[in-house]
Amino acid sequence: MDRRLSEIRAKVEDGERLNREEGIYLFSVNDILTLGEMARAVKWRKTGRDVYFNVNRHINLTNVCISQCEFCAFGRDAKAPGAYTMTVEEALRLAREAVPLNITEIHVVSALHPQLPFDYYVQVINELHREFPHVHLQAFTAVEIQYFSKISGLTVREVLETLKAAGLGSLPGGGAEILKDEVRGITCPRKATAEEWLDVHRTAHQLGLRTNATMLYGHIESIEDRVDHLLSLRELQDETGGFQAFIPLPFHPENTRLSHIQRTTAVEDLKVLAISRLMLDNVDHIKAFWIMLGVPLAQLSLEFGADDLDGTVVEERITHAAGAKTDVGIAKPELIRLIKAAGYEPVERDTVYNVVARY
Ligand code: V47
Repeated sequence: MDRRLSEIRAKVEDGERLNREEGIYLFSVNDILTLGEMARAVKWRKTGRDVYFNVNRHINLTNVCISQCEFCAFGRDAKAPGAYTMTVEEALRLAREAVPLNITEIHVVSALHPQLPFDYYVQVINELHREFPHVHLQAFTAVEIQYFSKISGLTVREVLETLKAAGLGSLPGGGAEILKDEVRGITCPRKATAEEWLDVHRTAHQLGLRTNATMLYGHIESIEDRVDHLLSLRELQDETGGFQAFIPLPFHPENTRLSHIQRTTAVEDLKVLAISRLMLDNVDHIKAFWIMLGVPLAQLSLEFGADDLDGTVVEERITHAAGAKTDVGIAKPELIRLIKAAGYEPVERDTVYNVVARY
């Protein structure tokens, strides 16, 4: 092992925080087994043999979107083929189908619709919460929240307070992409800036809403951009402590305007997971979203610092629009089997990491 890597390993063993240069250096390391060993040691310190999953259902209310992000195959114009928008009743119907499967969470992420009023989203949360008060509603990325503020004339704080009063439980981590405006200017110029994304999460944390954070990697960003993204999250986490999980999302190029870019390799995906675990010393959980990684790689990622495989999902549209070959959902016994086979203890959690059951 080279000297620099041994020095970083010694810091990790001592629980010392890694700096920007060290993060950048780790991306140049090809010894992924050592990276995995280091990240696994941090995972063990935080969560031991436990590996989390949840039983949930995704609902994407609409794909009609004014943002037209370069990396996205989900959003489309109102009149384009395949455009859809659910009524409140349709969303409720999907929830009614899923609740008997003992879901503990409904995960709602949609798009920046040009016509739907903020009231529609409040009504969806209100009605879901009224009918299923025991199901946690994790809904709306920071990008959507910031858009709601724009279309309603309310402040971000007022938007969050209104949704919280209606039954919103937490925010998912989407829309972060790469938190650097030069990159956003090319990949997603029509939506929240890096500072706006961070500010929605800061405000949510101040209101007592826990949130997640993602990073979309493997498109036009540099290694420095990835490390700076992790550092922006780490800095906000030092301030608020409100992030509960970090989820790196590998870019899926099919059907997007960036379809000339190749999908990241398995080695790159494992590196990103391991380095995320090493850099984000103040975030409890690193989630390997099996839908995007693929099931075999998600299972392997448990040896690279991940401690959560996300959920049963039931119906995933965003990555599948971009060519994901995974199933759109997975059965709970299969998640349990994957975790056990990797030598870990499957723990079913709710959205905010209360233990529902151990298997
Ligand atoms: O924000 C869009 C990403 C995100 C593509 O919080 C793409 O627990 C890959 O954020 N290839 C939505 N990714 C999904 C998301 C998420 C998923 C699971 C759990 C959680 C959580 C959050 O998907 C978007 C965007 O960053 N995305 N297009 C694509 N072509």
